[in-house]
Amino acid sequence: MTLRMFSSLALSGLLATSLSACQASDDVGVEKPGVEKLGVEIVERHPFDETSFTQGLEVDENGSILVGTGRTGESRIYRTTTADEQSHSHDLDEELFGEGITRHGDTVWQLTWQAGTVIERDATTLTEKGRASYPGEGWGLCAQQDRLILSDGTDELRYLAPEDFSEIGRVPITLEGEPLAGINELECVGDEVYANIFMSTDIVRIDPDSGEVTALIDASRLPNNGPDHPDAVLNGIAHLPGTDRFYLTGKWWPDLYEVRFVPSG
Ligand SMILES: [Ca+2]
Repeated sequence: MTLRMFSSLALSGLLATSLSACQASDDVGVEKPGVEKLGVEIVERHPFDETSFTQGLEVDENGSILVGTGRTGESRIYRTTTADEQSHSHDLDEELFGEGITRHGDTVWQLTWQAGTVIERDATTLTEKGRASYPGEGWGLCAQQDRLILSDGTDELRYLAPEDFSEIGRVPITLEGEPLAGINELECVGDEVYANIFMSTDIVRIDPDSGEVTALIDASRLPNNGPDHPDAVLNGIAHLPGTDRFYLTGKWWPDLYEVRFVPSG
């Protein structure tokens, strides 16, 4: 999110603890189960709409890319390609600040930040077909087989019923036993959830049943060619189905990076 401060200092501390723990085990040659440490390998760079304050990113069934954007008076949803050929663009109401998006069946859901409103859209045309309500804020969203998963900037993930967006559960997210706040844009891949962490270049892989972080991905090597603005941060993660690749972008970034997550060090 843009306006709420998240303590990246706290996360840095947790990462430092985690890394030094890895270092220590490496030094003595002891294999220790724990949080996997990954980096990104850039496979390709694609052009992206630099006017998009990207808040949600997902690859649709036909290979096109769904993008949801934020800021009041500027929010929209659209479909695009790796050549930045856009279609099915719909503006949100002036007062709404768009957030995460995801497709489940014939519906694309689009969160809004603080309005407590989720917009239900036709998955092909992206036209609005209804709305539902939820408490609190909406940040990231992704879809598993029988549930939707929502982040709200805290250290919790919520589970929602895809039929009516009603809440069916919550789980606290922890990194090596400590709460991890600032969970932002989400991507469901099989039974796992990836999330980028607000105001950082870190991505985490989460076991959504236990809430434990199972991998830390350092995406700091991605060039940030966005404007010189504190909000122009990494945001947006989408898996390319059937591959080991992901798209990553950021708010007002002119680039869509196609990457792999690879062991670092
Ligand atoms: Ca996503």
